[in-house]
Amino acid sequence: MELRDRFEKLSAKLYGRPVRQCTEAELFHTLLVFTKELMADKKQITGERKLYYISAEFLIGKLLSNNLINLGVYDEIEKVLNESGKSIAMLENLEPEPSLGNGGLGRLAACFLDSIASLGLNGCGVGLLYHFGLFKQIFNNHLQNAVRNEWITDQSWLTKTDLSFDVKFGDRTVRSTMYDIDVVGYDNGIGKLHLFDVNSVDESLVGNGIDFDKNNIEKNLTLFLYPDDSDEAGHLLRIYQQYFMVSNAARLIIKDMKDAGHDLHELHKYAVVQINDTHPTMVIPELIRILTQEEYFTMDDAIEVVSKTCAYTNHTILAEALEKWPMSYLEKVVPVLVPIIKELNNRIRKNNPDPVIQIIDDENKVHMAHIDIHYGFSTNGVAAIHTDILKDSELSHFYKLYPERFNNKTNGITFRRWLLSCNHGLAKLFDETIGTGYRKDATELKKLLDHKDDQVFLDKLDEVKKANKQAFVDYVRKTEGVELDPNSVFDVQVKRLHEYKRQQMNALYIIHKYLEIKAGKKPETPVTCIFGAKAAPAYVIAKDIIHLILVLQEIINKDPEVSPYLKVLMVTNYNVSYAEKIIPACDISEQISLASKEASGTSNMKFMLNGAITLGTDDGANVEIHDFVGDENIYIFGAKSDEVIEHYKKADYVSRDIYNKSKVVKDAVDFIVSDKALQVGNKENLERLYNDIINKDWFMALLDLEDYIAKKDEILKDYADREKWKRMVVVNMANAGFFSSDRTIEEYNKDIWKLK
Ligand code: TH1
Repeated sequence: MELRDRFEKLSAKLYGRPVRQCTEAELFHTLLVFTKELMADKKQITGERKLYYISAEFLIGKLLSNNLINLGVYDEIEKVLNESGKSIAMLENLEPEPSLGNGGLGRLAACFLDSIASLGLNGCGVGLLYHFGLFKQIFNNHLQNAVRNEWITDQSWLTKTDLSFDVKFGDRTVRSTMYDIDVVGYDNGIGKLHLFDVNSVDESLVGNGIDFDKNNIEKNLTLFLYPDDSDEAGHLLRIYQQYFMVSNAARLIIKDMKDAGHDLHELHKYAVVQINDTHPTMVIPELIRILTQEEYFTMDDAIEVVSKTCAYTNHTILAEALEKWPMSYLEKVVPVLVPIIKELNNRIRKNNPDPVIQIIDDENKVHMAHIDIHYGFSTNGVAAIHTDILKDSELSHFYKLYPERFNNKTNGITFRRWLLSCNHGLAKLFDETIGTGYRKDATELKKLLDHKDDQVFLDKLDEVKKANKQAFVDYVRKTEGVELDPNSVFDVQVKRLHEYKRQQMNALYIIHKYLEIKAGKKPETPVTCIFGAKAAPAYVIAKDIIHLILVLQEIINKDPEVSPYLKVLMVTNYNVSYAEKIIPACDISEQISLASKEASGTSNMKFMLNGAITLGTDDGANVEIHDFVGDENIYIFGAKSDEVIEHYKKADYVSRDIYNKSKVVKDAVDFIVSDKALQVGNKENLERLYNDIINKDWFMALLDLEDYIAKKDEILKDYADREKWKRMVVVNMANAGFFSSDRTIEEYNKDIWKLK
């Protein structure tokens, strides 16, 4: 039967009406059911050996359009809907976005699931079903407020399975249920994301905001992702969540092995576990516990087989993100793991007493990453420079012990979501220009280089960007009530709010420009500075930086002298869906982290693919983007990572010295507590931020500020040279192929997973 007829038949069956007469809500539901039916026709991916990708986050985004694209029917469905006077975009708006992640780490896991299924590899994701996920952000009086985000509805992609386990904590036992989300491979079979929930969860525990009783574990365990962890109850809750996740994962793995008739002594032959950052680390002692206590393994055998099964990915060198749990917390939450962890520690200590490599330190804290490195067969970083830093400084003592275990896997993004789905205009232009081969082999984008001087192509490219910018302007008018100029340069910084990412440095640039314009120096090219960022609710300075940006937005956009040349917008509740609208509309991609601190970054790759030029530091994957496109097609500034690492070693960075020496820096920083700013903003927030910058500035925003201002003025000047700019854009898009997550996953598979 033709797709159209099948779809009509379904709407008649569900609602007794033809597509033309259905309401939007009815059509959304019809399309959801229809898509699920198409998915049910696809084969489940299987194989002898299986990957379990365990992660506390899977930031999957909306699924409807993506699934239709991966099923290969998006265009046809669009046509069917259009012919009945409906649009697919309108239905997309009705789908709630699952908010099962914070940022890059969770989005990476989602891109990986897409690539794993698209390459036909036998792998699944294992995580938690957070009912409210990450909070929803709203702004009141220029301040961030966090409210709960309800994303689970009756009409969702979740399927309840009948798999259920008991999870025993020190002080209670809870029962779990596994829910599945199907992952559609592009022109391939179906993979699975398994999300565990606790049966006794109680949504009514949460009031208006995101506050709830942290001690009521049975009811709160799967309510939120990374609940406020500023106090002890918050830390304990995270350990409960982590153990709940890995205990279920371990049970699932053992069950799969037994169902397949495998001998658990050969676990490593049939299963491989990828530990995504340290949040799932307890899977190692948990598997060892089950094998020794329930399967009669000797400790030696259990440790050997588990070590050959588990591999670890490190995503950060930031000290505060490296998990170290006090032993007393583990004794309370997971006493059954404590003797195992002690045994693992003793075996290391006996051989090598060097304090820096111990699992349990002299303050009786358990270093989770150390468990992974000692008792896993692979440790990888997520970009070349990051892996080098792990080897040479952060984990150098481990690297000396186990050089063969360390490897790099530069991150990647799925081009299905980050091109085909979010930028139809550009994908269509690529199809016309170089054929559709790039959809399966992203390196074919190289062919675009043949069109670098093709004026017709360059003009079409410009038209696509213009249309995307206009669409974004229209969306922002509707949703934020802000009017933007589509002819201005769109300069974008979207990512979690963190001092090391240096949104505050970007804000200081904006202040500098504002002061220049006020002094009569009008820029040639009007610029719109766009931000999107959530701050962890307990991260005070991060919330102050949001406050500053919102205050600048108010002052600048309302100043008729300034706003024709400069505008600021901080979008509300930045998430995957928003990213899909912003990234195709962007001209300048801000990747300005303090060198050495951003392990990889992945939005840098999305922007490059969608025709934006990077303004960034030599950090994370920017370094590799720089290598690919060459000096002429990227704008790099600021201190290099070895210089930064030296400053930290010598503890010789004094931001106040820079503030005192440079008038440009001083004027920008002083504005934060000027009368003008204080008229709009809060004294408490602005003064705290001001004091932090001149007295601490832990991530050295002032160190790079002048260099940043100069580079940004240079890139803005170059934007006016339209022909030069368009060529830079082509070189960037043509070199984006390497950053496909298909390449990343092929590397993981070749070096670590070894699935067929
Ligand atoms: C991010 C890194 O900061 C980023 O550079 C990288 O591209 C991304 O992971 C994917 O590799 C991280 N996110 C988190 C989140 C938590 C803890 C550590 C990291 S590292 C909660």
